[in-house]
Amino acid sequence: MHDKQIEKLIKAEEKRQKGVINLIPSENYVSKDVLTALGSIFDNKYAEGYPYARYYAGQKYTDELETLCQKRALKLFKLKEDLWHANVQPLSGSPANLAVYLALVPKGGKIMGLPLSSGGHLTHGQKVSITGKMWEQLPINLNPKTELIDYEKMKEDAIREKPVVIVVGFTAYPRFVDFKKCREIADASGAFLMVDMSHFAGLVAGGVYPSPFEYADVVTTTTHKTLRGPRSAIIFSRKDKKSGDKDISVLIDKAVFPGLQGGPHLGQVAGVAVALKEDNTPAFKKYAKQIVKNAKALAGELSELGWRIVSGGTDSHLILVDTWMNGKGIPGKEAEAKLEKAGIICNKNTIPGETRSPFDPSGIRIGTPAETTRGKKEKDMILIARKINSTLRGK
Ligand code: DSN
Repeated sequence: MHDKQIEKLIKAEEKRQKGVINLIPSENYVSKDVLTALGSIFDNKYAEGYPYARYYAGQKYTDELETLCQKRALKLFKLKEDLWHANVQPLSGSPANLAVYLALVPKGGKIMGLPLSSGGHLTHGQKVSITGKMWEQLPINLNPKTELIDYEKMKEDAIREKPVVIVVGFTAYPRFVDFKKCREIADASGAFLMVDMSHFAGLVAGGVYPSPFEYADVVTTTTHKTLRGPRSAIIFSRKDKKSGDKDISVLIDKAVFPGLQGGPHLGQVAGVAVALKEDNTPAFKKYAKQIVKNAKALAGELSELGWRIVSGGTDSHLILVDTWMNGKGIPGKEAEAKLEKAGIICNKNTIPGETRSPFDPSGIRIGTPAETTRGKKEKDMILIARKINSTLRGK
């Protein structure tokens, strides 16, 4: 590289990444092929519009690329092309979710979703996000005892408040979501059911997390978490669903472009296409299985060592550890800092019924996708759990 300053930073970050145990459940390590496609000359091209309907000339290969990426997305999740549409242009998860609401929810309408403190995402209608300013969030509550979604209460609230969209998905909810029940609630309240599977999409692809496609009208996902692609997002929508007299997939396409974005980032689209092909292999299925086995082993050992695991365990790739334990342990912020010093990277996180603040919450969030990519197995997780324990207890 000619730019030595940037080259130095890239090398330093590479060294940092290689030198730590990465337990951030939303991060992963992409293949060289993904990086090559991401950094390819497709990045030079403007392609406003959609395949075969662009606003600039010179689209022979971009049209082919975007169409191939869409086909691979549908194929990975075994979706029929006549029933589902995939928009591969959203730049990341937040704009993808925003585009869906822009398409379907009138200004001031209600979005029902998990609040941050219950494991949801900012874009599920949180007040500090544009999604909570343009629309009103109706919270999905957890049962305080089980720390699981309270579907009965969710149904009651939805029928009474009539959200336009019910969004289910999470950044810090370690368990399976019952999509069938969510569908019933959406039908009972007249809402669209949207699933944000950003965190667990790779597990769905690998057959180790329930697929939302049988029940949802719209499914969004980022591509850089368990799917192990570049940073980007996909919106899947049912072609047979309407909002008023308009097809929702048409409305969503319009919301992405020209509603929210200009030209797609075609390097990203190329990288996503490569990742989606990698995800559709027996090796990836094995990887997805191992992610969950590793998470269960990590949660089990931490629990044995006396740490409270939110909801008592995990069904997925992520674990929420209550490090504070009502004053008997240490706050999440301190835990995160101590672990970083010891070479373990995670993030502080609120826990259900949080009594502290989001800046200094009661827990940490850990997960296994990145370390599983590096070949770690259950026995390694036991050692990592022990290191976490000794670091946090200062032993
Ligand atoms: N920041 C992502 C996560 O870590 O879960 C969600 O946007």
